[in-house]
Amino acid sequence: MSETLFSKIIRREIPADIVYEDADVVAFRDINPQAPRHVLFVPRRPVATLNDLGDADATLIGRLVLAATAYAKAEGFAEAGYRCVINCNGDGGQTVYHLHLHLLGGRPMHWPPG
Ligand code: DGP
Repeated sequence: MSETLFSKIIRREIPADIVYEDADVVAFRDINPQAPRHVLFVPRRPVATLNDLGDADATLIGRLVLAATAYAKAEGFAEAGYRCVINCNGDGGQTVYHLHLHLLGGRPMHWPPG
């Protein structure tokens, strides 16, 4: 896959408000927040979309989800609730082709999401 700006953020070549990182995952605030709390959880390894994950990536996608839930708990909005979203390809609304999980919180969410 061609590199996206998220790889540059991970390598700290362009600025971002990084709020969490570990060996597999980096998390930073979304530049265009859709909720009071809006953080993107990104695997260091550049996987383009959900469609590109296979059985060997089960741990990686699990780590992405667990990093997000741990962050919501640590930041104190897990009990109130939050939403995790992974957009996939055009109809899913994906614009950056480096897999990322949106963690949205700090306000009530609506359904259907639109
Ligand atoms: P998606 O539509 O699911 O591909 O979401 C991409 C998100 O990435 C979107 O909510 C805006 C965010 N984003 C795009 N460019 C940047 C950037 O340069 N920095 C940060 N922090 N977020 C960005």
